[in-house]
Amino acid sequence: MRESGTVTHPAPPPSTLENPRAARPGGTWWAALAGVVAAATGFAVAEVVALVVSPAASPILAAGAAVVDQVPPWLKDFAVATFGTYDKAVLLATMAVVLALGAALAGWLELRRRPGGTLLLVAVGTVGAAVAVSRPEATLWWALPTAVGVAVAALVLRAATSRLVDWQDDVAAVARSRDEPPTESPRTAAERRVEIDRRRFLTYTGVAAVGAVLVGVGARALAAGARGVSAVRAAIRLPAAATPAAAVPAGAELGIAGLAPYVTPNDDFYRIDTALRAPQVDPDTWVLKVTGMVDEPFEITFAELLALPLTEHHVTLTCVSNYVGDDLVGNALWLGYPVRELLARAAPQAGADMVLSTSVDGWTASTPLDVLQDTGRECLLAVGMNGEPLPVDHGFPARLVVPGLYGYVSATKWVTELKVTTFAQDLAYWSTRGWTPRGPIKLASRIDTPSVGVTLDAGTVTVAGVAWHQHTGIAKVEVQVDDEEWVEAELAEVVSADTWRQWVHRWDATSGSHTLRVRATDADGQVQTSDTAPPAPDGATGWHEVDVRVR
Ligand SMILES: Nc1nc2c(c(=O)[nH]1)N[C@H]1C(S)=C(S)[C@@H](COP(=O)(O)O)O[C@H]1N2
Ligand SMILES: [Mo]
Repeated sequence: MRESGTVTHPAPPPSTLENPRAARPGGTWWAALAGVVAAATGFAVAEVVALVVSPAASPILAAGAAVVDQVPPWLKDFAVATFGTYDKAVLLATMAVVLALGAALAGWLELRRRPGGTLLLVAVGTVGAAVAVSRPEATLWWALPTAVGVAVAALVLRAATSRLVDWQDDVAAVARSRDEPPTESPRTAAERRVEIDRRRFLTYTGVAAVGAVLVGVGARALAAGARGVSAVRAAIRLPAAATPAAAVPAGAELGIAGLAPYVTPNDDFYRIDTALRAPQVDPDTWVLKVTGMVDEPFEITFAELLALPLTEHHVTLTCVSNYVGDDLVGNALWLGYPVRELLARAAPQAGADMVLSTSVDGWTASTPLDVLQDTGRECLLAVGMNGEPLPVDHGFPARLVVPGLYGYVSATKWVTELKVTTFAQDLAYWSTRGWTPRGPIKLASRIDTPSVGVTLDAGTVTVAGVAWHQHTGIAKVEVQVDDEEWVEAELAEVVSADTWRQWVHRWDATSGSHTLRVRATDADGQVQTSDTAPPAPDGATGWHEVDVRVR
């Protein structure tokens, strides 16, 4: 320490701003906290700006969407298998943790070597803005929320760090004064300064933190309310179908506890998509374009669509990511306009063999043209699901539904374009990530009850489940207990080959541990394979087994 001759109290210490290596025990954690609070403030302000620009321009959502797009097949597989429909919540939570760690690092850097933390914020912000701008539906304006957010975060970080530095300098001064002759009063003054500057830092950081939470939560609430289309959706009255669905026979529903109902209620219907927040599409501005290798490209509005003669049809959707025995499968009554009619109106050209359907958020699916043109298959541009307008999560205002193909190659939600093209020319979203371009649904069966690991009483046990091979149909389901003979289950009725089929078997259970196994045979006589395959790249196979104990 330098002494300045005549003065009895220590010289003011060199400011730690100029001397970043000055020891500041205890400052590190506070600096990390300041970093986190500064980043939170930035994100909150960005959410407010995103309210004006576009709800999806929120840096968190845009970055999350980009992460989702980078996900390789095995990771998607893992995420869906492990977290199911909560995969997005897990992704956002993971991002929050990573960002918080980065922000803490920025705080620490800013304390150690100004403006290191600010530079880190700007660097991350630049990447974030670039990512937001490169989203499929983005404009240059999408950089604005991130830019403003980073500016605010940098200001807060700087202000908080200055207060922290003052406080820690005071602490250092007190420590130094202990080495001095015990002149009571300067030390007390220094200690008072410590207290004042400590309060200044804590007050500033606390106010910023509370402000960030209030502003952030408020902005999210406004985004959910003001920009949502739930109210518009609730006001829509769908027309009756010109071609109504076949009535569901009473015998289609076995009504067994634990067995999936024949028609899945909308609220229980699985949801799989890459959208962190379901796109909010206003039906008044929505149009579907039919483009590509066609002689007569055209556009159709929602009002025009509803004025056409609509068809109603039950179709069971299935996700390619479904593991044997899992529940990414659901059956609904869809109301829509046949896609083959739309295609006929556009007049596809010779050589085309695929329709690339695009969602408002840029997601795409590749569907064979001949499937969509097939007069024997009800491929719908759907607007209704189980008697209601499509739920927002399920593609409001319009989506595709194709019997017999996995969702990733057919079931485009929030669909805005049908481009007639070729498999040689265009690859769809999941096909660029290792999944096969054509995805017919594989023959499958599932035991719904009893569930894995339960203990049952000896005697008659109801074993029941569902089996599906959409557009071919299920002809037989067999159950095997341990290594006994396969026995035929009783089949429920169905409205058509496009839905799953319930089955039931009354098992005379004897005490001990048992394995129940199921396999289906389709209407073409194909027996479900016992070969096990994972979901990637074209759907899982294998027999579903359930282990139970009987007492
Ligand atoms: N726009 C869009 N549509 C999409 C997807 C998507 O990620 N984005 N995922 C598809 C997949 S993989 C499946 S399995 C079905 C699921 O439809 P659901 O969420 O209504 O059950 O939607 C399909 N349509
Ligand atoms: Mo899927």
